[in-house]
Amino acid sequence: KLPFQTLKAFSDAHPKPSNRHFQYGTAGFRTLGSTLDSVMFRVGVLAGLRSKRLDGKTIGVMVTASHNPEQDNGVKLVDPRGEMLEASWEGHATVLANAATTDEFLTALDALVKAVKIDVSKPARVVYARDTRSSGPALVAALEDGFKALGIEARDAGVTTTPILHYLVKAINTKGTPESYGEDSEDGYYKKLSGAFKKLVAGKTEPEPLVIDCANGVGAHAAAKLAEYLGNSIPLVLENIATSTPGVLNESCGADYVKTTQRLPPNLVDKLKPGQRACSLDGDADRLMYYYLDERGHFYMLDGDKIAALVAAFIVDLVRLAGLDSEIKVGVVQTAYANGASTKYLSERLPVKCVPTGVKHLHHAAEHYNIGVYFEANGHGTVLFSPTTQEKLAKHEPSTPAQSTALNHLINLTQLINQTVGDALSDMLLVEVVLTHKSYSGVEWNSLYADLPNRLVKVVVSDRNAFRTEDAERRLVSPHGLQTRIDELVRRYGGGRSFVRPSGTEDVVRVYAEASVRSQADGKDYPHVIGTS
Ligand code: 16G
Ligand code: ZN
Repeated sequence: KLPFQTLKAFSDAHPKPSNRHFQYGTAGFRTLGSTLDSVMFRVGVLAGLRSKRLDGKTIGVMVTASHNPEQDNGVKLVDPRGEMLEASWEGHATVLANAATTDEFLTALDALVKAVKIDVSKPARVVYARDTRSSGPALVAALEDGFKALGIEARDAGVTTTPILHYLVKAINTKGTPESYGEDSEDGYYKKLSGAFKKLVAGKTEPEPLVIDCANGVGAHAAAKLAEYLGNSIPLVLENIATSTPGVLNESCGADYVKTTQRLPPNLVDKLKPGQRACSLDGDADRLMYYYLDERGHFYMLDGDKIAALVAAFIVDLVRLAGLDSEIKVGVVQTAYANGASTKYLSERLPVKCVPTGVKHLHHAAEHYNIGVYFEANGHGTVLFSPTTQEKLAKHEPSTPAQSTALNHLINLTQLINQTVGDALSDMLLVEVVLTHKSYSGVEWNSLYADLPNRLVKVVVSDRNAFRTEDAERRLVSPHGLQTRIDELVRRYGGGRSFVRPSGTEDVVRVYAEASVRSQADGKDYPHVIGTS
């Protein structure tokens, strides 16, 4: 039933490199852009099958390698509600990507169609986009060959951010229904966010200009357009916007650089006034890091944990002020990387759950709350309002003007926040709303709690698969005996905590340690312990 002749002709033009193994991991396929031609073609076909399986609903395809080096690229699929691809299909993607020849690829397609019962006569629809990487256009052409080979109705969303692509997928699939997520265009996205932002800050003092480090990536385009829609409701100063200069994407700038080096992008040093708020996006604008310099030029970083603390406390207050605290429960989801001080701060105020690293784990856990706030320390996160909570907000009749104001703020937050996935620009506006409402500068925000000093290092080991974890990656079950030795070390330090986990994106294990004193968190013992076991 599949158009095997056409598929074969196209597939022959996109042979798989024989010496490569591809894996659909936490962030889709991601590796050196120059090796991804066959993967793109096959993902194009797979996206079509996924759509057919879901009765012609639109599937998203994003071509990006996010914060990774410029020569890397990648691709991931987005399910109809704007969420990450369902986990069971990650395996199908990996199988298709690794078929050695066209014949094997066609056999694997046939097997997939039978295994998951795809009615191939159903329509297939996709929407796709890419970031600013120079390898993008050729990879998108390979992807489009996949669409043509299966006769897929494909809509090109051009060069845009990952969260905007997620927004479009949801907007397209809810168009004309009572659950409509907004106009299914980039302008629709800017309108929705800026409109909600303006309502939320109406009557408040205009904030000081905010500096945005766009990582020389696609976030620069989106931030510039968003700024037009925001007008003078918030002055934005865009930096690192050289999207067509080779070699500068994510280079000494961007959210990942700031988080991992705990430093200001060097080229912003002379651009920030003491106390001025600034933030960094990553290469596809789904991660956000805030920071400021004090009078002496000392750098203070406000990461995903600080954003979670700020936002969760604000939402809890609004729910109480709206008189809904007995009906709407707010909860937070974090990972093992969350600073212990943030977990303590949040746990004293609301339920906190810890899950394994990776957005899909956080997102799904957050769906179990009426309002679920999730952020990774690295700056990826969002807030989810359950469908019943959104209905409750729409129907609730406030009994005082104060309740009515809080209720309207909550409703506007559901519009401001990109609930499909972490979105640096939407999160940035959310942070700005809270800072404005609380009249906080970075200093007050930072003082919600004091970060425990911490270190994160990567260690190359002969086999990272030997490292298996439990308890949301906070404890090792193998190699045998290693966890006991970590426990012994941790006990020596006040407020000490440490864990070791295999990376899902690199061939290394990561070692995290925190303690109440910097010198103790820095303890040199860990890599040594791992290296010798
Ligand atoms: C990916 C994940 C991110 C996670 C990171 C961990 C998504 C979309 N992205 O970038 O959430 O923090 O991997 O990388 O899920 P690691 O396993 O190499 O430490
Ligand atoms: Zn990213």
